[in-house]
Amino acid sequence: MKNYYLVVVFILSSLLGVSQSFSLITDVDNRQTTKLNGKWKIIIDQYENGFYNYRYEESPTGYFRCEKPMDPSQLIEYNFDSSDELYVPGDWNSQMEQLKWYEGTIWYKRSFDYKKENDGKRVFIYFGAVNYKSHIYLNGKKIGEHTGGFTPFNFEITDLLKEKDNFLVVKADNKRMKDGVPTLNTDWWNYGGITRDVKIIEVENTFIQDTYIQLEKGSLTQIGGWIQLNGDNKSKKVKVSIPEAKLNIDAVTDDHGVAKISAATKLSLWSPENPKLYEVFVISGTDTLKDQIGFRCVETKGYDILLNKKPVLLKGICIHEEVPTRGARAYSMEDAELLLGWAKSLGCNYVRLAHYPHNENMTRLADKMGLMVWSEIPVYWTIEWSNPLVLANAKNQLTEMIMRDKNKASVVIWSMANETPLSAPRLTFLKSLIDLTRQLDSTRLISAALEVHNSDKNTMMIDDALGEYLDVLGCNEYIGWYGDKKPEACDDISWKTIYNKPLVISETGADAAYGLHGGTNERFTEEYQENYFKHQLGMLNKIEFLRGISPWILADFRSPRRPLPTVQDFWNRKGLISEHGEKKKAFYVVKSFYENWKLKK
Ligand code: GCB
Repeated sequence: MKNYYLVVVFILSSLLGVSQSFSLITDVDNRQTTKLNGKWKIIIDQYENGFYNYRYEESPTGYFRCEKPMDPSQLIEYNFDSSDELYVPGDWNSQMEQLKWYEGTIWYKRSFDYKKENDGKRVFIYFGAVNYKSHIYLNGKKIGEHTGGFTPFNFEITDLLKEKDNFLVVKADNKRMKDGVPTLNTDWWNYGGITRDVKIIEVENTFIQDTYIQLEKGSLTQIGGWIQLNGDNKSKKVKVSIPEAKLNIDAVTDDHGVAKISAATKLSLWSPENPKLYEVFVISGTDTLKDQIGFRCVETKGYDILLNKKPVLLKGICIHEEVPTRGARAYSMEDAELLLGWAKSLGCNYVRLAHYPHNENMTRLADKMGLMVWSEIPVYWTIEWSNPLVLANAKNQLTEMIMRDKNKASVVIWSMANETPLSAPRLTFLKSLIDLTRQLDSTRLISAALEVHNSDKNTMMIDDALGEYLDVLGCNEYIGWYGDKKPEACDDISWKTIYNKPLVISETGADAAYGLHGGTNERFTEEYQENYFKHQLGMLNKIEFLRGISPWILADFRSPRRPLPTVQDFWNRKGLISEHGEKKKAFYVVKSFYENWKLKK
């Protein structure tokens, strides 16, 4: 991986016209942090009255100032202290009945005291994610903005921070926008708010901001990467140490604070059967950063996906970042344990984290559990392909996703897009995301969830021009659910591609309401869904170039697009598990298929 991203993100930030955090601090779970989780005061501001004046100009006296009347004659029409509260992290929709469908601005306020260990230390504020657009203020001053609902960002607050009575204000706005990423139209709930942890990070004056420590592309023994320091004293000695492997690498940072590292060693390689993680220490002066890192190599060869040089099948399932039993955004380690535990019980060695980057607990736990991961950005359906600001936004989200998770062994595929309609501008847009991904991380595979085109009645053809630039072809298909074919039609369908590359069926599924029974031709019954998967899996098993499947989807999830009363009630029912955690009949069809699915010789 080349250390281009600071420059890249800087350019993107200027294009976006906002001060994005172009110095993302990574491995935050292993740093000295103080969580600002808990109850925050909130003001619902549908008309953005706390941001714009009545001429719709940004107001210098907005809610971020947290003003109180100095005397009874002063007019101030808001008061955080006597307002409602919401829990952070967490979406607002599931916390208050009146906010279930809300899309707009909510102001959050949290007061805190903070004493640094000593004067030399620097302090940052870190947000795991705020959906979708956020403005951040500390002690009445704006410290930054961020766009994109699923990736982390941080700002330095060393100079603004006081020992007593700090007040942090966040304007979170989840309004959908035509030029957003995602755009107006999605098939999931638009959960708003500060949906992930908020942390204060305290660091040395010169500190280890970021590390990239992985096996080099194609190698089982050669560790490569870099260390990025942030601070005044950039030309410094750094050390990477993996005690269990008796490995010590010494390096010196350049004027930009970057030190390249490289060393050969023999390691116990990470895989689903052996999810081995090593304690890795990075040391720079008095700063030490620890991480748990797995080492593995992922490649393709013809139709095969190779993990540590051996062909693998990806036995997967798609997952939304939602806990159905709470009808809420997932965020905690307990949530990750529930979702990934269900995936394991289905017999999976792989998960597709749809349709945006999930919280870091998911990829950390996947590392530990030995689940391979497909991670994607919300370039979904009909993005504005010709709009340079949309491209800059997508690139920024892509960069933040890769930066956060580039040391996770579990992540084997970065996906660029989902079901995007063919056009020349779309191809240019997605190629540019692929180029950026290869610059940022050359060690993983690149894919996208494509659709089938140019097919006849009995032949499905994958020939999307984007395929040329991908390592793995992804494809979503619903033969037997959408369209007029019955599931039985799958028995006579064969698949072709013009590419000599592996295929992963990134989605296939049918709705069923748990407990609704009937014939195999009755929509929304468990029997229909069960029969659908029997015929689907029979068809897929015959595809010579198929190397992975992730059915849509692990569990029922909320969606405003699914109004059918008593059956859907605004839930997409394609889950193999119901909103209450009950396994539907189709769950067992997929499970038994995975138990028996083997690579053909
Ligand atoms: C798709 C989309 C997914 C939807 C699913 C469905 O192709 O990628 O986001 O939820 O179909 O249920 O229709």
